Amino acid sequence: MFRQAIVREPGSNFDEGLTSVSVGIPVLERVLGQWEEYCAALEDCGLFLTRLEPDLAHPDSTFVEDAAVLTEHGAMLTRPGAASRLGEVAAITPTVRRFYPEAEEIAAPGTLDGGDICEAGRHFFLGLSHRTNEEGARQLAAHLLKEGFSSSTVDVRGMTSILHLKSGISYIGRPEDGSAEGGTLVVMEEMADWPEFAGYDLLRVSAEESYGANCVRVNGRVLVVAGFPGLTEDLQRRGFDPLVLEMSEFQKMDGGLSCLSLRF
Ligand code: CIR
Repeated sequence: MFRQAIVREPGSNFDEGLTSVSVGIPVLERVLGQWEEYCAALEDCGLFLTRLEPDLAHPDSTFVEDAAVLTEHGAMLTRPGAASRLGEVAAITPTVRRFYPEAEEIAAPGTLDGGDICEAGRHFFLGLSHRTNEEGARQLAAHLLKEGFSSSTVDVRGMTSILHLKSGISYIGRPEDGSAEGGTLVVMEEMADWPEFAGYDLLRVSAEESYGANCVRVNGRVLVVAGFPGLTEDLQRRGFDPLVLEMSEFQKMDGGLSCLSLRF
């Protein structure tokens, strides 16, 4: 059960952030509209939001998920793998420490983006990507172990279609209990047969809908990106309650639903 979330309003220079896709330039008015709807959806799911001011020094800073990993027991401030995003951590630290005074920090030479970290009940998948390195994953694994969580790495460095592990997989638990062990893992087709995910109920996302694989379980609902009817229907058929959100402007900057908030 989540009660709170931290979000940061996109800045007027949002379009100056990093991106690897060429699906157009985000339109600020739409960015802000979609962000407001996202915030309203979290509130509808029962979360109290801490809304941070835009941070113009860091155009990607609305993707707050990358700057910290929060669990029910503790927090790890990250060390993002992209140089332009390193400063986002200092900017969000006072807010994270307000809720988690003992928050730890990933230390150099470790790098880690929260988008690579997928919680699946008492187990965490730690993505090794072009942003998260082995040392970053090792430090987080040690921290999680102290909190009673197991973890394993998943190497996505060979994949060109995704930025982070969670661009390709999401854990949504069971319809009646989002944190239940061995529940449903939403996985893009390209990764669905990977041995790492055996043992979960897999909901395979077709290649045409692969951007939809980044969905988010928030209490009784599953946030899902608009425009992917196959995925939305699959979720409903399995007893989940999808809450559909427009994400076109964030997709243009390689962002997904999960990266827009830190939920705890
Ligand atoms: C970046 O390339 O870092 C940002 N433009 C997008 C980050 C998206 N974060 C995420 O999926 N967790």
